[in-house]
Amino acid sequence: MTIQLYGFWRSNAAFRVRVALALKKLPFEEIEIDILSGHQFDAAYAEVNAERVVPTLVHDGHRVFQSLAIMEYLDDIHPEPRLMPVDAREKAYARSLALVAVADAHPLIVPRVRKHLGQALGADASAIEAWCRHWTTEGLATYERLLMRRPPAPFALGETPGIADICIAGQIVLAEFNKIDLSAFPAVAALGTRCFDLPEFAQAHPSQQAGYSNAH
Ligand SMILES: N[C@@H](CCC(=O)N[C@@H](CS)C(=O)NCC(=O)O)C(=O)O
Repeated sequence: MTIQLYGFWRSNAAFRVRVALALKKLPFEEIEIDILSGHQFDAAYAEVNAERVVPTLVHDGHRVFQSLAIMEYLDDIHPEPRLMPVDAREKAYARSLALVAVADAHPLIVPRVRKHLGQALGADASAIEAWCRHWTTEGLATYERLLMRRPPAPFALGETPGIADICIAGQIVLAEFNKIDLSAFPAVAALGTRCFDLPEFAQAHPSQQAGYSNAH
């Protein structure tokens, strides 16, 4: 089996997929698409991913995009360790937790949204920064309320890390980039510590990727 991942060090969605691949111990080659320089719009990559975003996973020549779909695909082709529970209610809860970041919090702060705020609405750099901090904080607050209702034991769905933990860890990475103090979100912070103590999470962190810069 050969796996390639079109990603980028700064991409939160690519981070999710890197963790999933690492938890499943699946080797892969990462191909960098610099989304901060606009290379997602290059003709060659636009052909790979019609949405013009990263990540895209290529498995034996078959392309899959959208990080949640990719993680579920990996669970289907390589079931152990499972990232998604089998039980219907647990699976729905895991997917719900994942979607708080994937569908609700993260899409509001991606490069194309930040760019549009500046170009269409005249927002300056500090207004865009405040926007990103606001929506990232909202995501963290939602996760905190959810984890208070059902405390991790020790991970969000139980004994082993899965898609929910991956997405919550990604939200913590966004908090770091947006300089948000996690002390107001102790349950999220504790789960994050548990995740990033694992090499699979730690090595997928943007700071461990080629090209990392803390200037962004
Ligand atoms: N919901 C998608 C998010 C895809 C996405 O927006 N990726 C960002 C990087 S994390 C991107 O490529 N942005 C390019 C842009 O906004 O122009 C997923 O989870 O895969």
